[in-house]
Amino acid sequence: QHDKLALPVGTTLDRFIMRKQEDFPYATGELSQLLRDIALAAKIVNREINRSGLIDIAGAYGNRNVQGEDQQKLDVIANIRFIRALRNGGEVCTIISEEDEEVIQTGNVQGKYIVAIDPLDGSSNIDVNVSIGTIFSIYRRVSPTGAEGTMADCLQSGTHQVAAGYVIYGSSTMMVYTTGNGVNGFTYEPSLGEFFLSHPNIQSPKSGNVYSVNEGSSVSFSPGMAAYVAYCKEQGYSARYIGSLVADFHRNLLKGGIYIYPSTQKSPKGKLRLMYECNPLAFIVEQAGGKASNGYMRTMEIEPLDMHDRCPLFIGSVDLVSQAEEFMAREL
Ligand code: AHM
Ligand code: MG
Repeated sequence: QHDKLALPVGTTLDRFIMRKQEDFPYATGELSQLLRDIALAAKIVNREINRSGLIDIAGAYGNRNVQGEDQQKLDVIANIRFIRALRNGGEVCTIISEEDEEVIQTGNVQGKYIVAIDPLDGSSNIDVNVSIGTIFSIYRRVSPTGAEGTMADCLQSGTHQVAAGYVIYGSSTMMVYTTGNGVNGFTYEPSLGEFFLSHPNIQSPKSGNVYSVNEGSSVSFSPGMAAYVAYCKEQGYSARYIGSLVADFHRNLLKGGIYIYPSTQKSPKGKLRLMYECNPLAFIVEQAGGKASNGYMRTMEIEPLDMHDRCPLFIGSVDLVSQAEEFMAREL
């Protein structure tokens, strides 16, 4: 009865996905296949990222591609890689990507799943060797199979996610994901080309003493937001802001802390996107015992009106997010 036992550290991601699938007797394996497709694309993107520092050097000794074109930007390459993997995998009918204004119909009309993805978030950090990430969210389509995915399939609230995850390309590359039954993290071993379970059943600390927000925008914070940041300082919290969402989120998930991208004068709805940045991380943080909101309401209950909607994000340790919400409520 292995379903009652936690799988040991060192289990490969493929094996982990397979064993978890056996916990659901009627599962067809399609979601498992989809997760494996994402992991495969992540390995390819990881390889491209690791080489990125060499691109200019390679260019300098004449290593241009066959068409003689300049190298494409990494976020474009990542987008192509993930879309190709999802299209070839066959389980996904429709994709929403930060890189594409319109939905992408894969042509797999029998596919049961919708994927929303930010293929390479924080890509401005690549040039300076800072960690970056991929964020994804998986929904089951609501329309019958046999036709392309519809807008109703795409615009589901976060509570309908069946799985979500991220890949962090950092000092190690990791994939962290949930299917609604806890959160597990896998570390990539490049010489073997495998992800191994390294962080089983991740639990977000209930509280913490780190706050992560771009204080360069503080002149345009709302009164509640400004008061909360002042409170963090009174408490002696540490400020930690990489400016790469996945990296800031990952650190706070493991160590405790709060990440905020608030509404500012420049971006009244914040900067981050509900479908492929906020919701997947919200699902993960909740599964790890943390909390995510827009300052007033639960992120996953926000009804998307457009697939590229933005919303403010308060995410991390449950006590810290609740405290921040109290400050925000004073404005009302
Ligand atoms: P991007 O999707 O254009 O890469 O922007 C998202 C990034 C996040 O990774 C990061 O947390 C945030 O933008 C930083 O924004 P700012 O520089 O305004 O603080
Ligand atoms: Mg992004």
